[in-house]
Amino acid sequence: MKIEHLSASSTPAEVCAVLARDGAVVVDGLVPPATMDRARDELAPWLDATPLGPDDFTGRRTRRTGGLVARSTTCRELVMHPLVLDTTRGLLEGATSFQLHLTQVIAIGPGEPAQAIHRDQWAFDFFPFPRGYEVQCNTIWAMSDFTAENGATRVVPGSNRLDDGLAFKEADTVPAEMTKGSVLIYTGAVYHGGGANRSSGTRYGVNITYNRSWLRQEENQYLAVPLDVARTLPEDLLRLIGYARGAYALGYVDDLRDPIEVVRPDATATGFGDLSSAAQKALERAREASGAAR
Ligand SMILES: O=C(O)CCC(=O)C(=O)O
Ligand SMILES: [Fe+2]
Repeated sequence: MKIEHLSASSTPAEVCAVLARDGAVVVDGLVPPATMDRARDELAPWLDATPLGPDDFTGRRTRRTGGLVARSTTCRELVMHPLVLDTTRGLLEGATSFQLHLTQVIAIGPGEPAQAIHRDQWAFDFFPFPRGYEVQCNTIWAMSDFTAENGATRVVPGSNRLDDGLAFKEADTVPAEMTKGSVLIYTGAVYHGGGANRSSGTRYGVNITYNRSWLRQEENQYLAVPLDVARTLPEDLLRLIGYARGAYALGYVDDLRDPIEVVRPDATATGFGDLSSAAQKALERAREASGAAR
């Protein structure tokens, strides 16, 4: 059992193929280490000010610093990385649209025990999504090298295809060891958890996740990104954080207005037309699938 590593020149289809099989993959050196150093410098004031976790799951020796779209221009580049976005689109097959789910530096301090092994999609009130229907695509970018000793994320490869509600121990898992600038991409259904940090240094990972836009976002982007900052963001990022309709009509404003019009009156409204055709295609796919099952 191991976590497959792909090169930075891999295609989204190659990444998706490993995700479908294993539920997790590392893309080595997707950005230069200097990019991660820059992100860390930009975030330094907030990293230092973040309190330790309030419970065992978040980690009592772990600091979780969010609001990364507002706080770090380099993290915006990570959020918008083309390989990650195209992989997400492929993994969340059939989704008319998807959105940013959360952004968080996870700094696991020395002495932190291993986090309980879990599925990230349990965040949705433990709803038992159908096997193979992924609702979120997750990334953890290494902002320091990830080693088995310092708390590299532990994964149960292939567990995306197993039953819900299973319990795993650390011995059932493998560490996602990777160098700074590499990224672990994993699905909502794969069992995993933060590793125990048995080293004397802190493990820094940038957790950026995306989900189908009919689900609620874990990090509230409307409040985490102040409106005056949101107004300055490029239109595609602004839509990704939530200023867009999800699926066909979710989240419209008053008279069927596109939410982006409210914060950026100059931005072109996509109109219901585009989404309407995407929703129509999704409906056809669903009809074909139910026909095939009959
Ligand atoms: O920090 C990590 O390596 C993983 C953390 C995690 O899985 C979580 O908090 O949901
Ligand atoms: Fe997790």
